Amino acid sequence: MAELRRSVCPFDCPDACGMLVEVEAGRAVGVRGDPDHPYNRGTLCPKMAHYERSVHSDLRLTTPLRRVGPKGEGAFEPVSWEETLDEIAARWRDILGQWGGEAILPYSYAGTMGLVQRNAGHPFFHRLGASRLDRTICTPAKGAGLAAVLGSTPAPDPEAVLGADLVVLWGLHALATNLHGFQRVREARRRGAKVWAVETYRTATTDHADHVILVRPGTDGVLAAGVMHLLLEAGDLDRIFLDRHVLGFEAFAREVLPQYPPAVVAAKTGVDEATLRAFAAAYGRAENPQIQLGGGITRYGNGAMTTRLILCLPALVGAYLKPAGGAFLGTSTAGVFPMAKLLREDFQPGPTRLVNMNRLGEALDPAMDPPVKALYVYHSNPAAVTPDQGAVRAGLLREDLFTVVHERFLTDTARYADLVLPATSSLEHPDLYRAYGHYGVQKVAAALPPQGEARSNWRTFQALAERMGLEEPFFRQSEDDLIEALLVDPSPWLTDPERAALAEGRPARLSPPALPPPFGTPSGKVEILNAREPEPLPRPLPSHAEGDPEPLALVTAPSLYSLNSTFQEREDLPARQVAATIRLSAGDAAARGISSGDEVTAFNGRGEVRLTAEVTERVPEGVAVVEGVAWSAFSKGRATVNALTSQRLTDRGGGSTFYDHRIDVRRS
Ligand SMILES: Nc1nc2c(c(=O)[nH]1)N[C@H]1C(S)=C(S)[C@@H](COP(=O)(O)OP(=O)(O)OC[C@H]3O[C@@H](n4cnc5c(=O)[nH]c(N)nc54)[C@H](O)[C@@H]3O)O[C@H]1N2
Ligand SMILES: Nc1nc2c(c(=O)[nH]1)N[C@H]1C(S)=C(S)[C@@H](COP(=O)(O)OP(=O)(O)OC[C@H]3O[C@@H](n4cnc5c(=O)[nH]c(N)nc54)[C@H](O)[C@@H]3O)O[C@H]1N2
Ligand SMILES: [Mo]
Repeated sequence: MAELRRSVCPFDCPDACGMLVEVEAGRAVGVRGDPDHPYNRGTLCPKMAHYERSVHSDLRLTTPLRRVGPKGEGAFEPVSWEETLDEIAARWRDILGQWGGEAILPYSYAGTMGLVQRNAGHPFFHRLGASRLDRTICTPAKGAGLAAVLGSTPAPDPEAVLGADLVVLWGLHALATNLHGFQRVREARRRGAKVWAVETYRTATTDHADHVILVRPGTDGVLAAGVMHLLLEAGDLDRIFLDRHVLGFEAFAREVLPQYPPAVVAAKTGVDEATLRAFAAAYGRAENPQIQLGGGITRYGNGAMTTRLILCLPALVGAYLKPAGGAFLGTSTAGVFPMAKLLREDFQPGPTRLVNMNRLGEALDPAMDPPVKALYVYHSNPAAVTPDQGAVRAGLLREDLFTVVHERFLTDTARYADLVLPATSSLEHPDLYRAYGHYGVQKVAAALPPQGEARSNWRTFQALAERMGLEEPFFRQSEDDLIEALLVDPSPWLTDPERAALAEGRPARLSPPALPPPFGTPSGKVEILNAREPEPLPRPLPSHAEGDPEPLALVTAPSLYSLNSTFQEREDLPARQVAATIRLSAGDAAARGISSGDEVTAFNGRGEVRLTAEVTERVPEGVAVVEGVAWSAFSKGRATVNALTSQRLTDRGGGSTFYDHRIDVRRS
């Protein structure tokens, strides 16, 4: 008889679904959605429906490995943990002695979202005085744009959309990236709401929208300004809200909006005037509109500014104080747990160099002072997911770089390692999870023993701390001690019954504190005008790619069947085929003599990637789409999609610009 254990999906997704794991003789034989979980209510996405196949995959690493062939080739032999830890400690001691702490660089992101395992390396690397990593690969530009307009205003409840009469999915492939949020949008639609999607191509999400607006990549700021121009012209404004709760509308209306009449906007965005007018009219007349803003628009050189412009829309119609809350960009619950207890900034001997993770290629340049001599990668796959892959892999090939990778699988990055350490899956270690798409939190115990000799992130750092002679008692705590330390102070976000649920490992719900005055900005108002920004008034900026010479905009979007490079281990999902495909419009394909199924090369000044073409009417002319991030092992050539992306950053926040590139394509 299988026993049921509660768990949470550990992956980097807003949903943080509750799961029940069926365990038999130390193995997971199945998983299903936890019916008692208030957000996902018993359902899981297609990726997680058979998570046990990832956990017990034949490709799992079960022992430490030492490289026996050239870097990148994947030839390894098994070694013991003891030998491996000794070797790491000896190499690091040498490097520390000769080059100092900054010659060591940790690289991690979001292989697991559990608070303890995700942050397990911070105290250790702080203590060594290592270089620090600025973890900006995802959507810091969205955060910066949001902060500029709304400050720390709490997000609406994810259920608020149920009352909306108009929903705009703006740069959000919710069916893939926020499935359970999307269930609420579909419920709102059943109750009569009209759904508009603003996208660069037709996705499985846009198939569920009433209206689809296809915009030229990177021009959404112009689109938003054009809509506001029309709202102003039609007088579809909430004057009372603007007077009481908004800073800078008059200046914005006088200085910025007049420059964006429909003809200008249509020419720039590719959205025809009739569609633009219909969108503005529908938005202006809605009683209770909600914009759901995805990461799509923010991975551009103008990402923060575009976010600011879109967030001005609800201010013009007074939607922020209506029941649907005007805009939803995920929940922000960073203050809930006392993370300083875990991160231990105080262990740092002094300030050290900060390396932007999008510029790993540059950081691994041997000319850096001091050069990075040791790289320690955990729960991330930079050889695949990090932009400017050519530069990243050139760095990883350096013979004088000592690379250790802690992983569940022999990923592209692990192939370049000198030593590989086997990692537990989320079913094999405890943790505390906090969602970013809803207000759920949950404490999770291990459901299974570690597979093979796998160790969790925390246990690995504990062993490394011991080998490096770090004497702080902090490093001798167990994972459960760390979880309890986060839970000991009663958070004002938790009511007593929810605290009890959390302590027992049941799903618990946070209650965001109410903030008077309504907006968490210094002025207490929605700040269209923000004098603390380099551009006090929002006005559309060009994207980086506007200056690129190639003809096609490359959108490297999320896939339904993978999560960045995770799930490539799964043969039963179409993740590998999807990531090996480039979608082109009929016109662009014909102009290049390309048909569906042809082997093609996508290229620009940075790299070349071999892919299979799919010609489709779902992609407009001038756009090329690659969904998901492949592993080289399942690709035609070694280079994958990020060989085409660059180390250019967003306007604010130091973010990645994954969608802001141009390419050309030829038959291989
Ligand atoms: N299935 C699946 N789920 C995921 C992920 C995944 O890879 N796969 N990734 C996870 C991660 S790490 C994150 S950060 C989150 C969010 O993941 P994100 O990558 O932020 O995805 P979305 O927010 O859905 O937004 C992406 C959508 O924006 C569109 N887009 C691109 N450029 C533009 C533009 O210029 N204008 C407009 N209007 N649209 C544009 C793309 O076509 C795409 O459909 O999802 C998480 N969940
Ligand atoms: N072209 C393109 N590139 C992108 C994006 C895009 O849209 N387009 N999206 C970007 C975004 S939004 C993000 S957030 C980044 C994500 O970048 P990453 O966080 O690097 O994401 P993954 O590809 O999911 O790789 C995570 C790795 O962690 C491993 N792992 C899982 N659990 C554990 C654990 O407990 N311990 C250890 N040691 N390892 C574990 C998994 O096996 C997996 O290989 O990718 C970015 N890259
Ligand atoms: Mo992300």
